[in-house]
Amino acid sequence: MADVERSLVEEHSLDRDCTTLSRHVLQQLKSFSADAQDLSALMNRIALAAKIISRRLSRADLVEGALGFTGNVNVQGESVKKMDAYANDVFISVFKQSGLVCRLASEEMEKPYYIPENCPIGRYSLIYDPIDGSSNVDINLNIGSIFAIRRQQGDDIDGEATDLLQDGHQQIAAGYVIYGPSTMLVYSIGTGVHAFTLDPSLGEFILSQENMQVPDHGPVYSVNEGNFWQWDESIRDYIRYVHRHEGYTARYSGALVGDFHRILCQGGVFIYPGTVKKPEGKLRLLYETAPLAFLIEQAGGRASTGTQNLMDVVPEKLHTRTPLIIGSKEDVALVESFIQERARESKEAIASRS
Ligand code: AFP
Repeated sequence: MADVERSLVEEHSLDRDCTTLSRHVLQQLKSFSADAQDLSALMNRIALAAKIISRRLSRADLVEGALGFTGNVNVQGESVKKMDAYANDVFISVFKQSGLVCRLASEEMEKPYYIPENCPIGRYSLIYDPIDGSSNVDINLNIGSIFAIRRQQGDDIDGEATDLLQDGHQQIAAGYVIYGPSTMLVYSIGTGVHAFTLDPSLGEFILSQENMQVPDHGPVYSVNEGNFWQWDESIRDYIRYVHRHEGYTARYSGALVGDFHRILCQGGVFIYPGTVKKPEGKLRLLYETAPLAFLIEQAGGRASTGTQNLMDVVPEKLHTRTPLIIGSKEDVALVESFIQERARESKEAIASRS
């Protein structure tokens, strides 16, 4: 076969059948109802936000004012990066005129952003972490955006968004975007987990992996071991266990989305436990842990706080944090077994003293 012919055949065989995100949502729901159309449109808007953020990130070092800090501190007490503020605003501007959402709640904003009355107001809430892993932004390493969609319940007349203070089962969709060597959008609407890769030449997210399943066990444990002496003894027990047994390897990128994506693809466990100073850990329930818990369950894995199924946790406030143990079923269960063992021992010690 001539070289030109061969390369044409290869090129053709590498092409996907070009399933776009909006088509995929409708296929998954097997419906053209108003709800299905809304969900498809919502995902399409999230994809648009992802493309805009991805475009800025891909040239960030060349664009004046794209990198570094704004000088402000967010509701979490963290210094805000310019990219955090930019990405937060991108989601707002993409959804403001869409008629799909009534409000957007983000890790970066103390209170949700309500769609103004002069704009069409929708029935859904978008909950998101615009840039996850912002310490990676200025050094050109992978970062992400995390999102969840919930249907508004009640009128929210007092503007406190208390209907968002419900467990993870109330999410009707969740996902993340990973800005890495390629930009990928991974989502679930409760019918499995599916990945789309951004083809920059088309400006479209194209289906690249359907029905992703996390292996029941994997070699990776992903945790910031710099906090070793800040943890509860049970987490140290687990780390000592993996140090002493063959077949484990550590990976930690400083961006939850990147570490989660590795585990989703290859198995293992990501842990962000509570520390002495912050027993509830660092990660936010509504914007980070609940959306990823929704995804991992859809992929056949598990998410836990160590003592409770993550999806069952009801937040006290919009910015509630939870410890997170997430990934392959068997690996999550192993971490939990160390927590249970220490809890049992301390119960027995208390009982023997009384
Ligand atoms: P930022 O987006 O504020 O940088 O936080 C990222 C993150 O919430 C999560 O993506 C990482 O897994 C985790 O923090 C890293 O935190 P440590 O630096 O404490 O390990």
